[in-house]
Amino acid sequence: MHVVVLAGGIGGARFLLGVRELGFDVTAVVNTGDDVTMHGLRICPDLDSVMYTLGGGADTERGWGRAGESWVIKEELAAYGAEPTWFGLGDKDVATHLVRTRMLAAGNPLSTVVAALCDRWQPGIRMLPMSDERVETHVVTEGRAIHFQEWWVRHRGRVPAERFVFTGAAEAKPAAGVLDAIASADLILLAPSNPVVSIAPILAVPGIREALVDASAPVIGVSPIIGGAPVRGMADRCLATIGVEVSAAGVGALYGSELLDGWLVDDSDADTAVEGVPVRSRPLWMTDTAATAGIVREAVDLAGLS
Ligand code: FO1
Repeated sequence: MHVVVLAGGIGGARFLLGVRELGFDVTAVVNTGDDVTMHGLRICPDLDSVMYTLGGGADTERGWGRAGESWVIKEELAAYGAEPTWFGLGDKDVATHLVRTRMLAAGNPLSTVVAALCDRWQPGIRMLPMSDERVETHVVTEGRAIHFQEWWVRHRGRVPAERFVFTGAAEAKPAAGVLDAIASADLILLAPSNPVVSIAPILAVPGIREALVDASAPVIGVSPIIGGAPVRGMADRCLATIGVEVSAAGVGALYGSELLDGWLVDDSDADTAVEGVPVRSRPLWMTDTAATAGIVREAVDLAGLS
């Protein structure tokens, strides 16, 4: 069975561990809206979180970057006063960014670069960026737009976000392989990633949402909100910014019946109703890979495919 998963960073990566566990042929379409250039290096946080996590090299405590990291380059950059000092690049992680930046500068599309990096990490799934073109999430705050990373890492999301803008999305195309993967899928899953800054940028690439709506495969979403709070991260602040209730029902309605054929929520949200969408509840805490695989099994069942 071919399963396509739309995913953001660490939440998406943990979810993918459970999907992979079930032995499916998996294609992950990963958000690149968080991507940024710092110190001349192209950094793709969500792609790297998925690649490192599935490749066994992630720092699972910190939630981003490499396990067993050292920070000499960061300290040396700071000694030069080289900005931005608020964004930490670990020594091992820098090697990934160097290889990627060099390959991109040589004219390779991002999807080719991802495949080359995965030759080392062997994630056991096919990873695709949502687009080979540059799309960046910007946050409009106090009347000016800043990069998502500046809002989240530098300001810790504490400056009020007025809206999110996916710069470049309107002109972008789905990356090589994305539309074919969706068309050939038996099941499509929306990982419990941030709906506003992880899943929405993917859906904003012209052609992807349309392909999901037209797909013969059922689309099942897994709620990132449990009992009115995000499993982790800043989804609550992001949802409030776009005027959506921070609840499983709010996110389900945001995706809506045009996209969703099923919505999986936590038992604590068992009373959730989404117009036109079958809703099922079960424990949604991704405590380990076995628990996550159980969530995926339920999604398969909700899709009528078990
Ligand atoms: N998150 C932080 O909170 N502080 C950092 O200094 C930081 C550096 C960083 C470097 C590379 C990378 O791939 C991710 C990094 N992150 C950092 C995580 C990242 O900013 C966000 O958590 C994700 O973009 C949200 O999915």
